[in-house]
Amino acid sequence: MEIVTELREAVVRGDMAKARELAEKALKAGHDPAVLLNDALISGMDHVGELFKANEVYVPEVLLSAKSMQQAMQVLKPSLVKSGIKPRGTVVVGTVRGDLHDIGKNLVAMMLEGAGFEVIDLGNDVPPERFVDAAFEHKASLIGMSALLTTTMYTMKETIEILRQRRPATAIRTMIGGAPVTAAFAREIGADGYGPDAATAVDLAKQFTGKA
Ligand code: B1M
Repeated sequence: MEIVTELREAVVRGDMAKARELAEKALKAGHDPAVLLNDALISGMDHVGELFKANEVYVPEVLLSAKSMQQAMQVLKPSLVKSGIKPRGTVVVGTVRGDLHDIGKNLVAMMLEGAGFEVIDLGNDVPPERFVDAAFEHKASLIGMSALLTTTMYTMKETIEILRQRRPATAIRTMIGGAPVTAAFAREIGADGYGPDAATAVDLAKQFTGKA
C-alpha cells in the first residue's frame, strides 16, 4: 500500500504509534509534508468526522484518531513551518466560566486541528473577556465556546455582548456547543452558529472561514 494511504488509515484506525512511525518514514522518503498533511491526516480526520456523524464510530474512537493525528503532526510540524504552510484560520476555543467539563471541548479542538485550523485552546473556566482578548490577540476568525451546565451556558451571551461592544463591526464569528445548548439558544443569544457535535463544529468553522 502507498505510504500516504497507509498513514491515512493509521489515523482512521486510531493507531498512534503507527501514525507517528509512518509520518517519520514518509518524511525520510522525501514525501511533501503538505501532501501528508492534506491527503493523509486531514483527509483521515474528515473521514472519521463523517463516520462519527453517521454513528459508525463513537467518542473514544474519535479521540484515538485525533491523538494519532497529533502524533503524526508532531513529526510533520517542523517541516510544515519551514515550508510556510498557512493554517485554514485561527479558532479560539474554551469551556465557559464556572464550567470544568472539557472532554467535548477537547474533542472539538482536536477535530479543528485535524481539519487544518490553528487552535488556541484556553482550557476550561474561561471568563468572557478572556475569549474576546484572545481572539483579538491571535487575530482569530472564530470564537468557539463549550458549556455542559445549564447554570454556565448563559455566560456565552456575555462573551458575544463584549465582542460586539468592543468592535461592533467585527468579522469574528461565534460558535457554541455542549450538551445543554441548542440551536434555539444560539439564536436567542446571537451566536453565529451551533454545533451539536464536533464534526458539525468543523463544518461550521470551514463555512465561517470561507474554506469549506
Ligand atoms: Co458533570 N455534569 N458535573 N462532570 N458530567 C453533567 C454535564 C450532567 C448532565 C450529569 C447529570 O447530572 N446527569 C450534569 C449537568 C446538569 C445540568 O447542568 N443540567 C453535571 C453536573 C451537575 C456536574 C457537577 C455540578 C457535579 C457536582 O459536583 N455536583 C460538577 C460541575 C463541575 C463544574 O464544571 N464546575 C460536574 C463535574 C464533572 C466531572 C469533573 C466529574 C466530569 C468532567 C470531567 C472533564 O470534563 N474533564 C463530569 C462528567 C464527565 C459529566 C458527564 C458524565 C459527561 C460529560 C462529557 O464529557 N460527555 C455529564 C453527563 C452526560 O453528559 N451524560 C455530566 C462527553 C462529551 C464528548 O460530550 O461535552 O456534550 P459533550 O460534547 C459533545 C457535544 O456536546 C459537542 O461536541 C462534543 C462531541 O460530539 N460540543 C460542541 C461540545 N462542546 C462544543 C463546542 C462547539 C461545538 C460542539 O463549538 C465551540
